[in-house]
Amino acid sequence: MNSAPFAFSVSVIVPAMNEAENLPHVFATLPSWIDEVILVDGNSTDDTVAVAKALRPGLRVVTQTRRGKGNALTEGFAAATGDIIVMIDADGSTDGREIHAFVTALVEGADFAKGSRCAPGGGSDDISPIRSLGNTMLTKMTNRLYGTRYTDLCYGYNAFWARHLDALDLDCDGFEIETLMNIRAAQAGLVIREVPSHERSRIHGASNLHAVRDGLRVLRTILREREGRVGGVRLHQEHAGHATA
Ligand SMILES: Nc1nc2c(ncn2[C@@H]2O[C@H](COP(=O)(O)OP(=O)(O)O)[C@@H](O)[C@H]2O)c(=O)[nH]1
Ligand SMILES: [Mg+2]
Repeated sequence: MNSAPFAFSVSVIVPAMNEAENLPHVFATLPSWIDEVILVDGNSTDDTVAVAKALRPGLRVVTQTRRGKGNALTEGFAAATGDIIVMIDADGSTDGREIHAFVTALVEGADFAKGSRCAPGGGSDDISPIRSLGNTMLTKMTNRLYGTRYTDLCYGYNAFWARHLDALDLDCDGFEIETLMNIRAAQAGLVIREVPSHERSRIHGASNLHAVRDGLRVLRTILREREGRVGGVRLHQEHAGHATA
């Protein structure tokens, strides 16, 4: 019997570089009704791929062709077959049980469901003070330049209809991928809804992100994308937890 709560197929994309110890925790949170899980391996030197396959026999594995989280996600998205694409991390910081809220936002009318640790009901156990400060400044800058009302720019938990992949037109390699998605979604006039999300601490290992190096990549992306901006930006944004009756 099919107990899926939604009439649409859902693909979950998981970029992973040396996350063998964390994958058991991550996969344990994935709802049973997910149609497809794609692990995008970043040339891991540990047992990431073997552990992932053992945990999920139907798992699809994509080996990324370049380096970086952005390249991994872009290639994972291209391989997805679901109506809806969800991106989560492999380090235990994003909780698969929240996927229901992201998909609900899409089914209720959003084109792009954007996770936010700063929306009412969200939070983070993982973000450092320096990253929090940088993220706040970069979020404000993006809102000012693009007319958006985002509360959290650099967060890796998002979902969208696969039919919008062309509009997002992703072409970056690094951690600036989330920023690029958020800007291009707004520029394409997609209906964007923020979904409050609680980011937990990475369970094992250390972050691959370097606040200054990757913060500068995000900054360059924000400034560069403005040159390609055409016409006005249409943004419909509301918080999933605050739907009006
Ligand atoms: N495939 C792949 N995954 C990556 C790469 N860099 C980071 N990731 C994954 O992206 C997710 C977020 O990375 P993480 O290092 O935790 O960065 P942070 O969450 O921003 O501190 C994790 O699942 C990582 O394993 C990469 O170059 N390739
Ligand atoms: Mg992390």
